[in-house]
Amino acid sequence: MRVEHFNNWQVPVQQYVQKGYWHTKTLGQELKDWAKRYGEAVAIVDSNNRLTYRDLDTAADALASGFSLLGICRGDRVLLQLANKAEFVVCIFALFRLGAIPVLTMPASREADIDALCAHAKPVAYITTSTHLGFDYGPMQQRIGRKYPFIKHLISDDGRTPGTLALSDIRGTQPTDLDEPEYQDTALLLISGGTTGTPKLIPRRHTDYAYVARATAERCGMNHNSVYMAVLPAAHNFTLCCPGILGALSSGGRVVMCQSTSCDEAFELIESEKVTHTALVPSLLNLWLEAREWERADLSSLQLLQIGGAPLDPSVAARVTPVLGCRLQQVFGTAEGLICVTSPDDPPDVILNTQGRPVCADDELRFVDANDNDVPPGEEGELLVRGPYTIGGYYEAPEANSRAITRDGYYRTGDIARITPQGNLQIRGRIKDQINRNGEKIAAVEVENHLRAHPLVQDAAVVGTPDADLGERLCAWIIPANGQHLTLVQLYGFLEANGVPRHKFPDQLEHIEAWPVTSIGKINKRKLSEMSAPFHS
Ligand code: J2J
Repeated sequence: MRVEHFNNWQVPVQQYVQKGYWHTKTLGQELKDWAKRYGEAVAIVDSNNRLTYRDLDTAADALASGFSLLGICRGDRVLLQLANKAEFVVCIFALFRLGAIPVLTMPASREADIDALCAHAKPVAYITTSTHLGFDYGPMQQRIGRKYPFIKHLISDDGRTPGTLALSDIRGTQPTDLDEPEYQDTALLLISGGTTGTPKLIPRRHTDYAYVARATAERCGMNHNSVYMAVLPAAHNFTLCCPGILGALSSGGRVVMCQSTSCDEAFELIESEKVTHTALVPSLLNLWLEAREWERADLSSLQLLQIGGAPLDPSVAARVTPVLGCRLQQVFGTAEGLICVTSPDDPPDVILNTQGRPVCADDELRFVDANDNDVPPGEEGELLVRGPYTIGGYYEAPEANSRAITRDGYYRTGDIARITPQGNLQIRGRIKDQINRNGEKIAAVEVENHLRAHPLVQDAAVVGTPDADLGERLCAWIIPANGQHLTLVQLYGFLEANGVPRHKFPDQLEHIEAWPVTSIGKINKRKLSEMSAPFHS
């Protein structure tokens, strides 16, 4: 079965192929090429493994035929919830080879997220681990498996969860007669931070994903001597493909998997593995800059630090090179496609104050007003985009697509931005109802729905408000039922019991008797956000 791409627009496939953006290869075939070219070079390092390109290729083949013997085939979705370990990379390539589609979810996701994802993606298998950073995944995996009969296989990467298949036992040897995927097929489904209460899945093609990896690796100056360290979750588009894991592999470089975001582990790995490239969100950068004051690891191998996912304060940006000794690259990225980056040789003013240029000359950017009319060049507007690697629609979501995609195939980012006279992007704000907490995108409505389910809550509105550590903190406003009082502790207990992941818990809880409203009677979230400022209450 092939997953069809929703599109309002005739994608100029031949043009993309002729211009060299799209190779007529799947990601599984790309790995074969890399293995031929870089064979004995080390591809992936984690705390237990050092896999060469040849090892990775062989392991992916063996696992692909094992999956195939289990009955997993082209077009099947497989939910993958793995930490930054070599198994993550082996699994995705095994699935790419089969044309089965990994649905990449974060280790931090909890039952409410996983449940909603399964209901939408209908995976045939759920692959996760036993425990990671103190959380026991087994019971959640079992409950999800019992709830959804279409999940035929529960698999654990370390074989320690009773009642699951161990990944290491899923190996085939005989060449299987595969219905092989094609280069334009959906390779993987990424999860959108979204603005709705239900998850939206982002289908990325083999060919466009491979293109982004190559193009961003080039803009980062990666080559076979590069060592990329994955600190943010591997399941995130930034870490996986911008250039991340796939960009390093397509350059013949080495990928080092860092299991936590703590400076202790990361700084030690930079020193021991001579890491040259890595990527962080701004809130983590702040911690790294602080830690550098007392942590004396040798970071001299680091050439380029990418920062993206949330606005970066220019004064913080200016500290990167003096404190960490490497160059800075600002990245504006979306899992839906468009990536803009500054170049290492841009003047400092561009690197500190802009998010750079799109990675492809054929990325078509528009900046529009509330009526979808183009604003004059250089003025602020909502950023719309289409091009060789931006989606034309979410997976099986006609309603969301009619809002998110224009009639002529542009994706609405929900970001307010402008282009400087030199052609660099500057993100100026956001119109989507989303909170960007620590670089994690949280749909306000999703948290509001969880809050409204509490018996002491009559109505709820969730807003983001500036926060020195988190970028934005999540502030929940409630109209309590019958004038009662709800404490944060009570709320946390409730959310935890309902399987809401920790990063979606409100940082602040405020009570109000009636909503401030806009001139057309909608809840005035801007006002609520202002009222959430520190010490207001
Ligand atoms: C302000 N807001 C930004 C930036 C993203 C690389 C880097 C990031 C992502 C990512 C990614 C921003 N300044 N520099 O996928 O490959 C906000 C915008 C955007 C949304 C996308 C990558 N960089 N943002 O963050 O899909 O609001 O991708 O629309 O998670 O993050 O979020 P996401």
